Amino acid sequence: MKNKILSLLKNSDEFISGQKLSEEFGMSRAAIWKYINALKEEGYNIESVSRKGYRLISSPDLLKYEEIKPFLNTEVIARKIVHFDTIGSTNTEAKILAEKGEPEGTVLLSEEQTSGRGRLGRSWSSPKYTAISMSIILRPDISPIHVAKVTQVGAAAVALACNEMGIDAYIKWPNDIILNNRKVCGILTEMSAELNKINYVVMGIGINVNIEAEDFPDEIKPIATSFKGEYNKKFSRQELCGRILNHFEKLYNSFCEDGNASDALEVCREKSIVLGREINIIQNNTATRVKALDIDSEGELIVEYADGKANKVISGEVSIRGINGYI
Ligand code: BT5
Repeated sequence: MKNKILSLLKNSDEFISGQKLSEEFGMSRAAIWKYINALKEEGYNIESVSRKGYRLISSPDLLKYEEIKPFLNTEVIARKIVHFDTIGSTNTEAKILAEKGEPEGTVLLSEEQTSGRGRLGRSWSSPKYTAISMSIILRPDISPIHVAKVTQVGAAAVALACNEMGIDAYIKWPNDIILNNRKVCGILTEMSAELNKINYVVMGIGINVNIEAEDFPDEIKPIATSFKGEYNKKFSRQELCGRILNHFEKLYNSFCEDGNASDALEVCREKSIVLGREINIIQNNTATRVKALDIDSEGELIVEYADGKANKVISGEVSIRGINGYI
């Protein structure tokens, strides 16, 4: 109800009377007043003038559907956004909703995560109001063997959206977005499937948008950065979310046609920070120096070893650290 009232206020430059709102929503003016106060508490600046009603002056940078909608041109993805002020992990919550039958395209966004998750049990830091913590529920009608590529569809969408906003971001195969040699975004894709059928996929994206350098936990200070940290200005999280979701839908639709993420993989090659470079593959704490040659049609990294032999590196089994610094 609060969000419906907000939608009406957003669509009008004029005052809307308490009477009109109470008729529209079939509730007392006192009840309307309570919802208006709840919106004010969230940071909405709403002018109330007696005998005129309510008028929205300004909105906070919250990741609610009503705020992201003006930036969206999708048909299925993010037509429903479930917004949280705080949550343990949007991926964990998305899996619970997906188990209960939540349809494809629903997006969960939280202003902070208290137990954000990375891959392989690692943790992900998502401070309040300055990061994006987003999970998308997907039900692709493709074979489970293709699912790993969803991560690359997500990475491509993030890289394209960042570039549109003037952010010089690159992709570190397979799931990191890198800015000035530091990690600015990570992606965690999880799936529930039977042998030949996907029940659902949850793709989680965490982005350091306006985080101040001192707000990162000490252990990741040397490897993490944010848009604000690199460009010394704030970026609209709402616009960034909208742009990512728009790109994601296009690339995801093309991926679902045949499980062949060729459009997304092309972006991943173009925006790759590892291709053509000497990198270390770290496996079981042992680093092997290789040259990154290509990303193949399955999204696997093709590398060349010192003896000249080429081999595939499959997502999730390795970490890559650059020769110079992070990446
Ligand atoms: C990832 O894992 O990079 C996947 C991160 C996915 C986070 C999103 S947020 C929305 C959704 N809900 C969740 O609970 N998760 C997803 P991985 O490649 O394993 O990297 C994890 C490592 O990155 C950690 O061990 C830290 O070293 C580092 N790290 C943690 N938080 C970071 C941050 N905010 N920025 C940069 N690096 C970070």
